[in-house]
Amino acid sequence: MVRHRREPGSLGLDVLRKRYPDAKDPLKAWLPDRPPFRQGLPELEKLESELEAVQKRRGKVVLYCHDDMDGIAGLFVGLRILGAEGFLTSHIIPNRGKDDYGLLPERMEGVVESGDLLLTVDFGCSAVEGVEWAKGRGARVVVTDHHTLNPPLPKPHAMIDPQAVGGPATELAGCGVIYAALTELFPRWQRDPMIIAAVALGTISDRVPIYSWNRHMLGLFDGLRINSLPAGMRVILGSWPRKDGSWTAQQVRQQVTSTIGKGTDSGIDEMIDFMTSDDVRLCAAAWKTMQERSEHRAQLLSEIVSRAMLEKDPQADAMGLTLVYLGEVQPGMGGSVASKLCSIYGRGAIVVARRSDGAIVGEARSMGDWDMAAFLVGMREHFTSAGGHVRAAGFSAEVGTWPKIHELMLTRMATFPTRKVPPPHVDLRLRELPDPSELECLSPFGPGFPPPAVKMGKQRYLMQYGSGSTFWAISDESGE
Ligand SMILES: [Mn+2]
Repeated sequence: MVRHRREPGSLGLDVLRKRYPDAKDPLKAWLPDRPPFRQGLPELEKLESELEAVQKRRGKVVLYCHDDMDGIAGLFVGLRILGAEGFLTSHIIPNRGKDDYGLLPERMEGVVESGDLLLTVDFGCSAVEGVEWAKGRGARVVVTDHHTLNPPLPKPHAMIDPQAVGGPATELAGCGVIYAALTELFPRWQRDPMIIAAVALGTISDRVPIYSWNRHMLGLFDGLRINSLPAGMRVILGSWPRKDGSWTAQQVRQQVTSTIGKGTDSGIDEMIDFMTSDDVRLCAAAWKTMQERSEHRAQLLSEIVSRAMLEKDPQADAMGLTLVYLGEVQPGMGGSVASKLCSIYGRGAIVVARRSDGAIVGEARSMGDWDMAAFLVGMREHFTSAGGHVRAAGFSAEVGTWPKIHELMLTRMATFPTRKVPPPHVDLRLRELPDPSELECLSPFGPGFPPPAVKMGKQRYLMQYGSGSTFWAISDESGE
């Protein structure tokens, strides 16, 4: 079973009972043993037979991943397991500066050949044309994804997307889906330290809820001995906030995910080599460069966010959504700007920009108030591509289409159903504030599992993280 290094005391148990009111064993509900992944993953048996077949005919497995940290982590998991299990492998990472979202024939040309198995990671569930192209080349296609399924769906030979069956597996990140699938088929990799570290990083970076099945992997990560990892991983985890104490997903995204970044001028395409490298000096130097670039990006980001706050669309504002058109900005910035606006205003935000080739690209984030995937995919006929999930989605569209899309978005907003952001949680009502270290054992905190909140009298206190310490602060925020 997964053992947490720090068992919750009686106060911790009180919090868990409050958070899992229906659970017989709140400890297990919080930190589950290996979940029944097979039940949550549709068509897993088809992946199994496709893998057997491709190995028999000596074809290769081409992994094609989403170009964010989740996708790269999933790609790492796939390459590591399949490579060691004797498969020929190859991979494609999109170029955010010029590639549209999805499986592009021009990227697969010369890589995906007849007899190969194209295995997608963290995307593909909306790639109708890309899947057809690969099938037309004589390749077999298996999609692994966690994004919302919005018709028209592609017709691969198998589609492992938990959204098709519902249940707790829908909360897995893209890297969680491929981890679950491949470790069901090759169980000896279930506790591989490098794989667990990659899945923890991808899961946290993708902002999926960190309770339930995701917690299982985070529990394994919690027990990891960092010294057993190669240099690249040690360097990454060296930036992990208080690996030996408690931490939040937000800290990891600030200190690790944004250091790596995404898009051009980031470290994302170096990550696969980085994570496997055992050259300490090289990795430390590369990480330092990434940190410098990321500081530069952070500077740029705060400038763009200030501009976005001034230029947001007043009509969209009135309908409860932040909408901004930014013109040309550095690739990979849109999502970060949208996230920032989302947390500043406490509601959904769509940030639209122009790519250097003129295409219109949009990134949307929400607090769960707006279902961003449904909102954007519902306008799909006006886009080149669109996809995502409730809290994070994106689209791309052709040159010159923004005025029309803008009009359509405003019309759609007027009638689109939204959900209320729930009031801030309260775990305990106490007469005095406990020592926050008593509750640190419940870490990590993040989406779906926020830091503990205590109500004392009329005041609500949320556990906060400062420079190396935890403390209570009066707050109305969820802390997710
Ligand atoms: Mn993802």
